[in-house]
Amino acid sequence: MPSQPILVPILGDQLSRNISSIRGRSKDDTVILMMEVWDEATYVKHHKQKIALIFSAMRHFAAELCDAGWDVEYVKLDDEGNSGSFTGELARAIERRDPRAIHVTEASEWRVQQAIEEWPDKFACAIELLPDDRFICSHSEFNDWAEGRKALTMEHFYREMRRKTGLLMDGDKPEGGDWNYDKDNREPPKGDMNVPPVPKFAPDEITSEVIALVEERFSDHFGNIEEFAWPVTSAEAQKAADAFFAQRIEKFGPYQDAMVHGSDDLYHSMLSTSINCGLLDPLDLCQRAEKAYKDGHAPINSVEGFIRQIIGWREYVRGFYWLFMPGLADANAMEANVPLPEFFWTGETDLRCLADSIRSTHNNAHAHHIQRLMVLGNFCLIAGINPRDVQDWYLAVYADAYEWVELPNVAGMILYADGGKLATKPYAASGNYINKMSDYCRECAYSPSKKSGEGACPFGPLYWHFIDRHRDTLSKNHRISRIYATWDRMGDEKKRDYLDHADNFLDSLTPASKGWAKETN
Ligand code: FAD
Ligand code: DLZ
Ligand code: SF4
Repeated sequence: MPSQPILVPILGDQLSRNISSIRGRSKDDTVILMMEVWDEATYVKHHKQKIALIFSAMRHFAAELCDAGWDVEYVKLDDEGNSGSFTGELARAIERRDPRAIHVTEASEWRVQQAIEEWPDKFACAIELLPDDRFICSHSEFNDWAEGRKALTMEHFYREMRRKTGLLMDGDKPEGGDWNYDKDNREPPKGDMNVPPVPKFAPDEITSEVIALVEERFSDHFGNIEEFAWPVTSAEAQKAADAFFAQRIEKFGPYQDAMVHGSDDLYHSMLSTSINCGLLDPLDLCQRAEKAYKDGHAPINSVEGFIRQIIGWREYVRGFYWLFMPGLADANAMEANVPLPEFFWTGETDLRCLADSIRSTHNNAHAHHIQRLMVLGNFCLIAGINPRDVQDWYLAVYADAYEWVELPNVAGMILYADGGKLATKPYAASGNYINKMSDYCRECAYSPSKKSGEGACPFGPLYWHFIDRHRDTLSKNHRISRIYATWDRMGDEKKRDYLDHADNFLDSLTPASKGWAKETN
């Protein structure tokens, strides 16, 4: 090793041999630095499984790099002298290795990128910042697309990404004739769904050691760790992907919006944790999905739906995040100020749809998209929960959560806190939607068909309360304004019933103590 190597910090969501900071580098001239740091483990109090996932995946990745002949400096959380921050650990590594330059792939999150951008002022050696080209759309490409548009419609962006990648394209036309097959993807659950199980990965020695560390050092964080079964290496993540493409993609589309009590995965891929930390390549997954369609293993609506989530939504929210940060984190266009209820952390609620979604979140560090959107998210929207609390909760509780993907989904997609930059109207719904798309209501203490009084589903009154209190803004939005005709046709007594019911329900909520999401001292 030459006396002044290149130092390459690899962050916990950059666990890919193809990451831009390592790709093309020579092993003889490179020191890779990986750091378990207290700041990252606690900027929100992540679910125990998320910390275990990241630390275990980092340790496995470091071991693979060492086996392949790379010089890796790995700092464990409890190593003596660990400063607790990326910048502190970089300073110590510079002391030890005297590098001639630092090569680092840009951070996915604003908070970390701000720290990296201060490095040139703090350290004498040259710093080279590289783009994260695991994303299909670069920052400048997204900004160019957004420039001058009245509305940042995801569907339009998605078509650009289809053209760019050539996925599901027949020349310059969309495969099958349509760009989007969402209309075929709204089947409610039926009978015994017989869903093939998602592969579980039993903890090996490295993971077991990390689980013990998490139990000891993060015992007051939310979540169950006993059930930890996430893929922690790229080989395991590939096995999880193989199982999805062999057994579940066929029905991914039709049942994408379905919810079944106690069934936590349905036909979803469960691959987001692996994609987001670098174990799987998003474009590769889309190519595999396309192949499943071309080979006749999966219908177009399933394959197009899956590809749209990745090259459409995933790329779009990343571009959106960087375009609107840092303001997005403080947005509160709906002036929502109700504190997050305690039951989001304890799961103790008799609203069965919420209880089941929170149970899955607690046990698995995961809830599927429609639970996040139409149960938990819709509740937060219509109850008027303040965006800061909701953001902290979503960021803390999911193993796939990073601010770049969580925040646009929370502030834009579910809360309309951005004032309509992401969604053209709030996704507000009464209990009828949940009743149609799930089996939750059948055994719930409440009934969605009962409109008021004891036993009425609280989503109904909360929905009308939301509509009523946002009349000034929403009556001007042509996508939702028609609902005011229905509201106005209701007699005063009925309206009062709804509003009183919602007020009583909101008054009955116990606010969460602050210590759940963030350290309070
Ligand atoms: P599948 O249903 O199998 O979908 C395939 C892939 O598409 C996912 O793995 C994911 O990479 C991508 N995808 C799907 N929907 C979205 C979306 N709306 N935004 C970005 N990517 C998407 N996803 C995260 O990865 N991290 C988060 O922190 C996160 N927070 C969310 C918060 C809210 C309020 C909502 C409504 C959605 C959030 N999502 C988040 C998106 C989505 O719910 C998850 O990606 C999905 O549930 C992960 O499970 P899966 O891999 O089985 O997804
Ligand atoms: C999520 C996470 C956690 C819990 N811990 C670490 C860590 O100790 N070291 C690390 O490199 N990364 C960690 N991560 C992932 C980072 O938060 C993620 O890479 C950055 O937020 C990206 O901006
Ligand atoms: Fe949820 Fe209402 Fe259905 Fe109960 S009745 S499960 S609270 S939507």
